[in-house]
Amino acid sequence: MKQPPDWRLYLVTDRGLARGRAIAGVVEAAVRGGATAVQLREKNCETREFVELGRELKKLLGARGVPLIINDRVDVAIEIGADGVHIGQQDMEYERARKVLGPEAIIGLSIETIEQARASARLGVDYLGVGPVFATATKLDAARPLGVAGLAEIRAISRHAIVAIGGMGLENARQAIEAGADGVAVVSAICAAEDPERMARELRLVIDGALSIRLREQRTVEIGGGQPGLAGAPGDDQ
Ligand code: TZP
Ligand code: MG
Repeated sequence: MKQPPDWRLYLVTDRGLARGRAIAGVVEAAVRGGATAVQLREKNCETREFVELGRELKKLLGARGVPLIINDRVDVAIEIGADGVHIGQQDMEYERARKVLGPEAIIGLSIETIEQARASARLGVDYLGVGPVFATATKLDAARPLGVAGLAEIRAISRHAIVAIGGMGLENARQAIEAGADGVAVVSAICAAEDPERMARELRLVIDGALSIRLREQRTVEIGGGQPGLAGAPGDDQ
């Protein structure tokens, strides 16, 4: 059985935002800072260069045990031995991608609406990229932001791991985790950061902090027989 990846801090690349730096250097710095997964997503890149970039990242990330996911291109994922693909609603259908890539591959799916989240319940995807949660200038054709309430609604109806994407950064990562996301995916927050390693480290602090509070609260609810607030509240002597 394949191990579920750690989605806490998912870096999605965009070299156009990287201040002229090579994207591999940004990725390496982000991983040093604590990025747990990386998606190669370069919308303005010819296939040959995309494959070369993918190979470079696979080498770098494989050595560090960080999964590399390829955006859209199942053929490129196979060619470079990537860990999986991320597909959008208009890309190759999930079933076909699974057939081509096999049971061990990680397959992620973009979800922009509640309806899409409902429809994804029957699919054996490994995670959902849910967003945009907040407004973003990075993806010009992005749907209307779901907001934290939309993210929470999707969490409530979905059995899959959820990564929140779109306008995510230090100021709102905690909100996404509180709404039930398993991790946060960022493009500009890290790619455009002056110091990507430091940004990744700070994001991880926020995300890990919010996740540990959520886990503690879940445990408290379980011990309290499913009723929040019954067990473990300070000063509660019932
Ligand atoms: N999918 C939904 S929003 C988005 C993608 C790829 C872009 C997110 O970019 P940023 O810079 O983290 O807002
Ligand atoms: Mg796509």
